[in-house]
Amino acid sequence: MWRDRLQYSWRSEVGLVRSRNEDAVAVHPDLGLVVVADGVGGSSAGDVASRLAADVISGRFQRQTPQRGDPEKARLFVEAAVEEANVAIWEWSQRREECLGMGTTVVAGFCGRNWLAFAYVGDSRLYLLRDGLLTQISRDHSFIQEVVDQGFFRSMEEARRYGISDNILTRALGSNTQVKVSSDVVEIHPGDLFLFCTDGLSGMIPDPWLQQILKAGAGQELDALSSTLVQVACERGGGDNITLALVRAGRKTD
Ligand SMILES: [Mn+2]
Repeated sequence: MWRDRLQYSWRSEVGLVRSRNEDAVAVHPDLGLVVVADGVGGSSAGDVASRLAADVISGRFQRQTPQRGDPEKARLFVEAAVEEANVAIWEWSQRREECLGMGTTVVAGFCGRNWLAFAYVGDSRLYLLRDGLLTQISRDHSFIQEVVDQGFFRSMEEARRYGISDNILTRALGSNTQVKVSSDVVEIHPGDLFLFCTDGLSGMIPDPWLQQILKAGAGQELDALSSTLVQVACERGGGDNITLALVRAGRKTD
């Protein structure tokens, strides 16, 4: 089966500055499921929110796995799983004072026959390296992305120069009973490399560098490539928790 050609690797590290890891990752190769989440704020319960997101989404896929042959249904299924996680986090935060105001970003992907259905909220990202070219296929739900989209600045770089912060989310899981989830489906080609990550990776390593590292890692074991990414994020400051998951589609000759 095509899906058996997929390889997975994942890491979640505290980094060099933070005292706790508030990111979470869940990877289920048997289900073809990847979840990466970055817990935010409240007082101290970011790790509770990100863990809930990973667990609730995983649980939904463990109870029932969508058909491998229907990408549109799978996309809606991943979306529904993210919405379920949102409600679970919100309800949890209402019951415990120490969790009030907690939230999390999330990016989740489900691998079907020859496609990946994904859904996300916040600024955790999904990238695709295909034919040596890196593309971000999620779109951040962040203030800086919005001002760029609205044409106030030509690029994130320019917005940053004007002092716009990267860290203001326009959407997160757990802040309300309802959340607007973004989702899409992308074909999987032989040789494709997908990177799910939190901003502790993408915020530390500029996209052109990320492309270089992923390209250079083409012939490497996936775990070695994961370690390299964590190492580079740390060398560049490691200012945040660093979490990533890689999914590589084998080539026909593999
Ligand atoms: Mn982060």
